[in-house]
Amino acid sequence: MSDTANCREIQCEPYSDQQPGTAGLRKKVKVFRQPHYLESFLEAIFRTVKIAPGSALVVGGDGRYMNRESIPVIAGLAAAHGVGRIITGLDGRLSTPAASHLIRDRQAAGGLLLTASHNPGGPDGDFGLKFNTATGGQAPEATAEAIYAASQSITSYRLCDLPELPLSALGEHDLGDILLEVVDSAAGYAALMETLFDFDRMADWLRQGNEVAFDALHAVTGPYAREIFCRRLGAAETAVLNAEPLPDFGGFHPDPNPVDCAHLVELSRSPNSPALVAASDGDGDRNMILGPGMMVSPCDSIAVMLHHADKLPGYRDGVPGVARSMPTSRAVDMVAEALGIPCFETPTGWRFFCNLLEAGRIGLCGEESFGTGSSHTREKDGLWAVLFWMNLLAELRMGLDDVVRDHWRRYGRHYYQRQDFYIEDADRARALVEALRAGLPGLPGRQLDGTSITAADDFHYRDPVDGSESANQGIRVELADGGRIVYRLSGTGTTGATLRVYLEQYTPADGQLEQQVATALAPLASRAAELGQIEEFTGLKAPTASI
Ligand code: VG1
Ligand code: CO
Repeated sequence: MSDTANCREIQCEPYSDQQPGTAGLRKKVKVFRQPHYLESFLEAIFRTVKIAPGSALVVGGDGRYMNRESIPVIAGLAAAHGVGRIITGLDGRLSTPAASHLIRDRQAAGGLLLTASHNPGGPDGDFGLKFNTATGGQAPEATAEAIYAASQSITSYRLCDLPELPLSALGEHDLGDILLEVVDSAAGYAALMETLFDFDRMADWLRQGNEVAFDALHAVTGPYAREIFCRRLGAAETAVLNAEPLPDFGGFHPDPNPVDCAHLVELSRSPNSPALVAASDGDGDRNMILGPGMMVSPCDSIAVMLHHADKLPGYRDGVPGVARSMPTSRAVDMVAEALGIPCFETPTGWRFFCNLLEAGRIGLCGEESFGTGSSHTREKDGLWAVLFWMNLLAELRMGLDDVVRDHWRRYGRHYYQRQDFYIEDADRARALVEALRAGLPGLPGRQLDGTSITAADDFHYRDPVDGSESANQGIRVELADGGRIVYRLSGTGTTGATLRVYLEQYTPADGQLEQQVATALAPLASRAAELGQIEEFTGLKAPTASI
């Protein structure tokens, strides 16, 4: 601990609700603004992870409300705990994948990422804080639990008073008890992308008249997208929509999915759709990929990427393996099998991919929730996915819809949809899952509206690298006709509970590949509602959103 005259101990009462979820601690802004709330959680982190004196910490966020004002608090506590240097982006902003890259690139001791991802921002919105380790990946479950345990007995914290932080001035600043370094993270991130993709070919593709439209939704990716698409690839300035980061995301819900980005679906269906239409989320780790008349399902996206990976510079030698989260469709499994490489199935949340990436067991990974990434960093990466698709279209000289249809004609199609049921009373949601869990032993063999259940379990994961175990990761039910239903509760919300029901139905390559998703999945959706007794437990007759 730093012991200069500027540092002091402050008394506080412990908070009991600082349990991190799928991706760090996420709460309403008004919860985070309670006296000593942020400080207590930071103190719990510093006491738990014990950062070596003098080391560097990467700190930055998605630009949402509370991002900028939290950084002086973090720097003050970091200084008091002996951290030597804070590395951040201009105005305290860093996209999640860029922060992960910066941690690795600068061999920092870890990072504090200020984000609630796709959750709305502003004074009535959400804020979040996530601790990433020196690998660049989110702290493992055991560390998150240890931080939570520590938070429950925090009765004081150490803080150094620092001068005002010049967050808008690039360069190194000596603050007395700690150094602050403000970097141009868009430039560093773009340089990383240049090592993975063929920028000349993409620039040619754009010069040939192909257009791209990328919507940053007034979140963190605007400056990165401008640097890459406009400055390095020569696209028109108009190619990046809503490029200015705003603390409330301009009122947008910065979630790249067909419901919250219906305007992009509409653009892709219009006669003058750009060849590639895309968006990312609040913190820049998710991606939505569209082209004329087609939205790529995230589950198909990772499968198509794997099939074509060796055509792109960064993946010429192929990848050693691939991984998907359990609820993600099994489209990618079929490609892995064809390539003769392993396909790992992990619980929801990117952190479960990190050990596999670190051990060199996988090179690509993805989640159904619009997340894809590779070994280049330890978080999912929205702009990386957009560039992957752009490079692929330029390389194959094909339209996006043809690339996807070709894939279905080769492997068959996994019709896929996630239904979200928002339930105000979280106890009811928990009771529904409990009832399913209790009924598991009786499910195999049970008839369900014209088909039967072949297998059912509560997903239990054993990490193949360190042997750590994660229980109760979601109820999965397999049906005789190739269908699969998964039920789990969201771990990123800040009020009530969200039940997620994941529906997947496989159709072989010689089957009907061109149905509407909702039509193809209608029978499965009603089976899922019946089996889960969704209306009985929640009163809801239909999902709040189907994505
Ligand atoms: C959701 C997604 C999950 C994703 C997580 C974080 O979690 O389902 O796939 O990893 O968000 O994404 P949950 O527990 O609500 O289902 V992000 O873009 O918030 O960092
Ligand atoms: Co995100």
